[in-house]
Amino acid sequence: MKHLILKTSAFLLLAGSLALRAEEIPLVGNIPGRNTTTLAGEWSYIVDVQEEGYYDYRMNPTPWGFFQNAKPQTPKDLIEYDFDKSDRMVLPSDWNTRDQRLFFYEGTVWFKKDFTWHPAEGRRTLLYFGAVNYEAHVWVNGKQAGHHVGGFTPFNMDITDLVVDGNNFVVVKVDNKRHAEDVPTQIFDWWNYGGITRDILLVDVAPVYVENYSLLLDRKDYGLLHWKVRLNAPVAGKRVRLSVPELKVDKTVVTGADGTASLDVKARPELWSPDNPRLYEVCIDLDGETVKDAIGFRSIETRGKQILLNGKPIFLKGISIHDEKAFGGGRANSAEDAAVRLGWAREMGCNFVRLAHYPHNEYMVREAEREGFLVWSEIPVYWTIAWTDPGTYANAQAQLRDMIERDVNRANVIIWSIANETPHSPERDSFLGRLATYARSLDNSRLISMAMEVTSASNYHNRLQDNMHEFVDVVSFNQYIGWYRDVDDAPKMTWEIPYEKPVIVSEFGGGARAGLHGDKGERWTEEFQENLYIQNTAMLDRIDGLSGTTPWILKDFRSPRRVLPGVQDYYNRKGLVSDDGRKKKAFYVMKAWYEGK
Ligand code: GCB
Repeated sequence: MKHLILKTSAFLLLAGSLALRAEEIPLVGNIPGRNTTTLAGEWSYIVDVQEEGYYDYRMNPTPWGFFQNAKPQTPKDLIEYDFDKSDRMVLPSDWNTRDQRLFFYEGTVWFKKDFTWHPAEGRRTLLYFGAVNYEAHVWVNGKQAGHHVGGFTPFNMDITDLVVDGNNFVVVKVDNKRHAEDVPTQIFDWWNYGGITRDILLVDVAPVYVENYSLLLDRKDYGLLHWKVRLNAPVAGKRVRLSVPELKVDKTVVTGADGTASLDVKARPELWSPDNPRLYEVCIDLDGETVKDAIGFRSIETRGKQILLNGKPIFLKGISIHDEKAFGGGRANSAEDAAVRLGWAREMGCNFVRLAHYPHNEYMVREAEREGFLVWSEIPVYWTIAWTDPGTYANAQAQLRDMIERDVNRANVIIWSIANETPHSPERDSFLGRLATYARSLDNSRLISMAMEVTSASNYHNRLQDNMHEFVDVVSFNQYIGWYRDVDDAPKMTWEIPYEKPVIVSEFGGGARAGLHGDKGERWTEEFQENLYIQNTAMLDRIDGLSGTTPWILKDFRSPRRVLPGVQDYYNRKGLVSDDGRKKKAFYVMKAWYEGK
């Protein structure tokens, strides 16, 4: 990554004369509630293994790159690419499942789309991407518009000065090569789907607009809402109006010199909960322009070893989920797909989903909110990150910030998780400590957690010991008794979690190939997995302070680490549902256990 950044800045210097740089701007909140035009549909694409379209033959950035979308002007001109004669791909999507040749591909693909646009006088145009995995360079009409790193968080840029009235084109260079300094790092147990995987939108805004806002219920006083609003510019004296008609709320604030304002508003909403996922229509109005939202109100806190939702203890009956389509592989990005996966979770008796291991698409979070599922949301600080690299920290922090900025008003999101199974060291503690403190500074209305690892004190005694316990509200850990160690050990296990905090077992489980039957001692059979779940749930009942579980995982998911022919075939088989939607026997063990909770 480091060398890439250097090359990029070299490129900026070099191309400075030809590239008018559009402004990269902070993430704009509630994009679905704004005036948008989709750029979804067919895009031309060029697979560029050697980054021919970006570097010359000395590996110096070239001003003649593919972003120019050049055409020969005379018959003798040499131009060795042509977007318009290249293949088309329907976006948003991942290239791995759209083009068979790209199933394992990790590298650069260039995308181009023509669009017509008629910007109104005095308005501004933003270009928004729901997610691009992993690194994106964006040009509009051949001019650089922005650059983004991180595969699961949204970003936007102001392209007002780059678009013209009429025909325009946008080019995006997407690169999903792995680097040790990235977040996630070089190895991870899921498919590295490349591409523009989430919504691509043009957003029409006034020069001064509401950049983001939050409207949250007080943790203790259920008759009090905290409203905060932030403009895109430090403009004082702007009147911003909040209305929630069903609560008879109609309030106006005036922004200060920094373009922000806040107000405590008295109102007593019906509380959002899994049993009553009540949402209120909310309008935020500035100079006659309205941003609409549907917001729920709830309180989440801990007391000793309990998690309290709206002041009452709740057991989180959860399931871990990857952001992969319900059937087969491929990145998910629709409410319909979310509804299928959440339907399975509902059938299992869940009230909670762990959206692992990175922020999921916004449809998923909103659908879960509408249907009454509580959510654990996570950033991909996974396994071994480059703990001492300041660029890695900045990257992780930016992903955390944008995850929070996007979903700050989602009532169902109750936990921000900052890491998964990270090896202990002073450098890791300092990295994660900073991240946790940062998360709290942005949003102290939710709980902070992370998936830790248990350090065994003796063979059958498990003790959780992690310096990060001070930084989290909920201590969570993953354990694989029965899979990465013998299932017969489960009844002998004792557990010690020496912290006065609620406990979530954020992973347990094992693999089975759907339809493969045999003895419970035979690995990969449904019976093996079923027995593992029977043993594990019995064991979990002996954990003091257990406040929830999110077994691994709802559905078989694609992973390049899972190569066993005839069994895995590049799927992690720990799903309780197969990749083609069949429920395995263990699904019903979880269902029965949750029925008893
Ligand atoms: C874990 C990881 C998860 C893996 C899982 C497994 O501990 O957190 O990402 O997929 O184990 O299947 O081994």
